[in-house]
Amino acid sequence: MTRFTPILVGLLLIPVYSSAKIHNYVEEDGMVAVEAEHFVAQSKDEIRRWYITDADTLPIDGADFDGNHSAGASGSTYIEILPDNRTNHDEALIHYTDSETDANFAPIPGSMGILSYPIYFNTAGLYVFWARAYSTGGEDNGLHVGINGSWPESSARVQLCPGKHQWTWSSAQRRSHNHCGEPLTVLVSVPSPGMHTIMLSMREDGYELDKFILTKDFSFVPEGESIPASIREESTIDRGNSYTDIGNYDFRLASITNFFPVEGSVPFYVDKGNQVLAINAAQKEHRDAFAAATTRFQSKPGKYRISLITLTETDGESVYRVSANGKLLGTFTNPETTTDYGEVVFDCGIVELANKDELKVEFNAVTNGKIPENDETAYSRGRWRGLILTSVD
Ligand SMILES: [Ca+2]
Ligand SMILES: [Ca+2]
Ligand SMILES: [Ca+2]
Ligand SMILES: [Ca+2]
Repeated sequence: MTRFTPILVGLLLIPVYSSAKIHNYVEEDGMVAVEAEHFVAQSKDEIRRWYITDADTLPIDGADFDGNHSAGASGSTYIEILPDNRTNHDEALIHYTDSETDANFAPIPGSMGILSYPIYFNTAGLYVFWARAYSTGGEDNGLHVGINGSWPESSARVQLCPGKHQWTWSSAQRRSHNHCGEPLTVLVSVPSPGMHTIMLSMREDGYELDKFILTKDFSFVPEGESIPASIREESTIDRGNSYTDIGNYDFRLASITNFFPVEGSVPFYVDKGNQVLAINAAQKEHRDAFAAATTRFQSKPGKYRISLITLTETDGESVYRVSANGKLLGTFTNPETTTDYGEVVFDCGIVELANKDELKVEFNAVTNGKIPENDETAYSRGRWRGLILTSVD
């Protein structure tokens, strides 16, 4: 049963001309603090989706009943998973299943609203997880934590009980005999020094998260905004250009934040330096086959001219296919170049889009035989930066 039909108006679309920031998180001295709004990817978001919220964020009609809590949030920004249609104990609890289209509860970690946070860990071992969350009622207070695509029982069901109506830190795991849990019971094991992806997923819709901390110090208790975000360096895009050749457009769907993997296709990764999706062509099985990424259009329905932005690569002319709702709009091949990472704009034509329509981009890694590398030739990585949409209504 759906009580309302939320109209999600463009909140996930990056504002025109915003500069892309790159956050490189690193754990030092057994501690790392991460702004929740700095996730690099979101998946399983068809039913509920995390929205980045600050003071300027417009409310989504009928989706969020407890308002904007950016005042008091670290960085004045947080995330909330919406729509929230179970705001109190008397409203229906709808469990996630493969066929349920309006689930508001995900007891199994990793089933809805998955976020990824790549972090460089200097220190392996056991960490306690602290969440800074905001809850206004008896519900909207549960979250799951995972690492590298797995969802250990030790970090499931982060629960926030005391400290309602304010930003509050919790490290308590909900357990059957103690629903509020005890502090220091949400534990994440980091297997080795190096890059690992900390993952979050929804347990209850309407959950609001400002920041999280992983610490090896079990006597540490965060207060207020606590320690600053553990960002080693922050920079804007300095290679290639960013959509500069097209000055007049309405929406930009960035590949690295708006698009998510299609199961079964060739895997891809986020090339942070270039702010693009790319295929790791060092792995031979990833070459000469298409990776696929999709997004849902979430803005004003209407007619749009769609353009695909790719980057040139000297070692191969990658091929790109763009489709809307399964219909192929065009197949494009990058031009030969002597310069890496210059933007190329391909016109995909005019398309009528309704809310939640699917847009898909496929891309491949190929070699043109020109750049020797070891005893073979180098491959392109299918780099692309996003789609831009220009209203033609
Ligand atoms: Ca809210
Ligand atoms: Ca809820
Ligand atoms: Ca809420
Ligand atoms: Ca924050």
